[in-house]
Amino acid sequence: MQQAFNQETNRAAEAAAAVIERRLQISRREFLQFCSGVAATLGLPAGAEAAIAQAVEAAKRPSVIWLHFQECTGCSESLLRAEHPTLEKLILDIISLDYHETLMVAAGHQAEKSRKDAMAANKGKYVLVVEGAIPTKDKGIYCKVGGHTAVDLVKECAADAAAVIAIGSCASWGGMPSTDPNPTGASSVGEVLGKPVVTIPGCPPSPYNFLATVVHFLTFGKLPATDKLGRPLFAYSRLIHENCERRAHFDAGRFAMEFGDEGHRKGYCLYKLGCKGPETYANCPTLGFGDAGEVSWPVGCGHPCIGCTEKGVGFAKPIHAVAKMLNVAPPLQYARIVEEQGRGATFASAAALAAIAGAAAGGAAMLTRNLGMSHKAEELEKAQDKAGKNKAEV
Ligand code: FSX
Ligand code: SF4
Ligand code: F3S
Repeated sequence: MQQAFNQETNRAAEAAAAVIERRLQISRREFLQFCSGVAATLGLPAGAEAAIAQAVEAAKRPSVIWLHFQECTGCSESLLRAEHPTLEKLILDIISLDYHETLMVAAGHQAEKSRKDAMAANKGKYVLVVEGAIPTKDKGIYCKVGGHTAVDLVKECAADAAAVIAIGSCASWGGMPSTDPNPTGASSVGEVLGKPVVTIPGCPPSPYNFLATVVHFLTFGKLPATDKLGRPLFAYSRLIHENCERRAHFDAGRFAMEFGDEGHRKGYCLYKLGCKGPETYANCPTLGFGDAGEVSWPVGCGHPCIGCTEKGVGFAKPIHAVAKMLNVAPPLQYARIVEEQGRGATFASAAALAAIAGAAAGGAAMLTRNLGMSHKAEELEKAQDKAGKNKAEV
């Protein structure tokens, strides 16, 4: 029966891929890879790529109104990378980008008209995407488009939107423009609208997190589940430190102490250079960033994470200040000690909990010890070990 189901879903996905192949002139293989990638990003079970393929092929493209305020346009840049025509084609096929100030051909009154027309034609159905923070000081005069303040524009456009997505850290929580002393009163979309919205923070955010959010909306007719900051759980439920490829070095106390020193060249942990991975929630280490391959994320390239997705960390804490350790959970690659099943505490689960608490306390002790070490300390320890061994042999 499972086999028949698999054959049926494969057939459906193949049929959808054939349509896309003709429509976008990209290969079926590329399209199916894209659907599997989005399904994996969303953490959906095997077979979900067929539902995604069908939704992308059949769905009426949702009208998207994209507003720009205080920002650098890096969010749009990362999404529409010229080096990756497949991604760009797919995005423009999945959504109908009816208003986007930096991409649209129209200007002036024509541009204003296309925004109004798209909003009227798709009333209650369009998706509003906001890029950039919104200045609220002095009646919002520090950012105006077409004579309207950003505050007025976002309120006007959100009123009849089916969903509001704040893309990038600026729109999600203020980002760089809100850095102290925040002279323009740069605020988030949620603060200005006075209600929670879906946020995709990052400066810029991973394009796949945005794309997967839109595909979720198309496939299931609703936005994905989020945390209390509006961040989709599929992307922002784990600390970077939990999935980092340098985590083994952290656990062993091997740290880069300066850019270019031996520890840095050996790929050691960047904690002592100010890496904010231990207090930043995002899927950068598992997803990579952009399309250049697995090392294409800050830590993979040898730069500490600056916590760009995290309010109160990115653009708030000094870059070289060491991160706050939020927990001492083992990395996700390690086998779990206990699986959570059912409800209520049994004797066994209480015992397991006690064991975990003990392990955490032990972990904290190791952590304290290791954080005091560096590459030099490690070398010294090795030398002492060797000296001790030699002595014992004499
Ligand atoms: Fe820039 Fe977007 Fe940073 Fe902000 O990304 S990459 S300043 S999050 O709004 O354009
Ligand atoms: Fe990776 Fe940074 Fe954690 Fe080190 S501190 S393991 S570099 S996330
Ligand atoms: Fe930003 Fe850190 Fe990821 S700086 S891109 S959250 S690794």
